[in-house]
Amino acid sequence: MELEILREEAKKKKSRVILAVDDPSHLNLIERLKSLIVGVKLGVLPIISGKAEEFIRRERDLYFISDMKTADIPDINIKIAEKLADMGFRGIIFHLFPMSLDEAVKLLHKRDCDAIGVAMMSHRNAVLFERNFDSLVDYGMKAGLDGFVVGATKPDYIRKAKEMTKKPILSPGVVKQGALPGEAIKLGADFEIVGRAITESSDPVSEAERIVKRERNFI
Ligand code: BMP
Repeated sequence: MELEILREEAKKKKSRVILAVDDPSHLNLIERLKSLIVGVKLGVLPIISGKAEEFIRRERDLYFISDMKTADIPDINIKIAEKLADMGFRGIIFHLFPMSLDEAVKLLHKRDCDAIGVAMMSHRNAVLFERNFDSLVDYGMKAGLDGFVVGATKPDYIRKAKEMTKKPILSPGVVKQGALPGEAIKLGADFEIVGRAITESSDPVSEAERIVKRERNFI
């Protein structure tokens, strides 16, 4: 599916922002931000808060991504994927290093969901990702992934991931982790994942507008 719904939404809204919600108390911001964002990525805490399904149901037009960064054996990945699809998530993020995703990807595709793999993390100490980047991406391609997460703070890897995969690239690390809004898009990423810069701002809507405006220079 290659995140087709997200790509359509991005064209319509002229935005490439996926809102990262990691604190359940920020779920309420989604409503106010929905015209500026193309999707919402929920972290572990909002997912286990028991409130996620209510927000997914309420905001039917938004594409929700689960970010539990699942890294389990094949049988358990399948069970987790099934449950997250039941909850209404349309994109599920997995770690690639266990090389255990083939069956979960097939199941998600049957459920019209996208499978997304972490190819390069945004923090400075992600050296094991640097050493194994090609293998992670190769495995993700073989498993039939629809998209890859590559830190916005790692410009060379964004270019390389796009070249190697031609798949949608989702880049976290914007503003709070040092990347400028739009920078990842300029390098070939398709979406920028933005969390605290917006959710912890005293004026989340204005901050989202500022980020989207900067992105528009590169789309
Ligand atoms: P923030 O914009 O507040 O830094 O949030 C970034 C989001 O992207 C968080 O939800 C984090 O879990 C996620 N993320 C990341 O920052 N770097 C990665 O390499 C992979 C991630 O999923």
